[in-house]
Amino acid sequence: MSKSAARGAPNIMISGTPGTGKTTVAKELAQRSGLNYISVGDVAENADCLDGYDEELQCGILDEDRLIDELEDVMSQGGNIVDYHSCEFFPERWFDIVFVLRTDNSVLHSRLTERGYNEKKMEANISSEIFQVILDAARESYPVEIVHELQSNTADQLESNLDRMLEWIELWKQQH
Ligand code: DAT
Repeated sequence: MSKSAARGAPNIMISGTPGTGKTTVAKELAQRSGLNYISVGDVAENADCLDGYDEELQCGILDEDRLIDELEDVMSQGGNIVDYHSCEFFPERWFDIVFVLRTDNSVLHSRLTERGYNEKKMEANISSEIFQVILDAARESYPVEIVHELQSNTADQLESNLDRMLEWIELWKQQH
């Protein structure tokens, strides 16, 4: 049996640089599709999957192996929307599709300024977006045909991304 056939509903990865709109689209998609939303950041905190703190970037350091163990059961059941700013360390078998959100630098800069990011953190994230680090990592870690790049600058793009995701979920259900 294929990895997808074993699941009753698809698992969707939504990745992208911080500020590109992952949480916004993932939560809305969960509401509209009825799939389960998983915030990796929240799981990491609540299930004690953080291993120290990065002072420079002001964020917890993720214990990836512990997080994977924590999520294995729920992911094997399917029907999850997972949102995280990197995606290459998750088991490839978990996901049926990977969306990578992209945002223009000036828009991203304003969103991260609003969030109060320090200069170091701002610089790291803006340059990651310029060099499409997350998109390249996704393409290297998953079959290229399941990795989709989506623009996420405007409310219209948010809506069309949601429509596209919902259409894909419907198609998946018809085919499985
Ligand atoms: P992330 O989870 O990737 O860090 P977010 O969902 O918290 O990003 O969004 C960051 C901010 O940008 C938040 O104020 C909502 C806004 N936003 C997200 N997607 C957008 C879009 N497509 N158009 C306009 N604003 C958007």
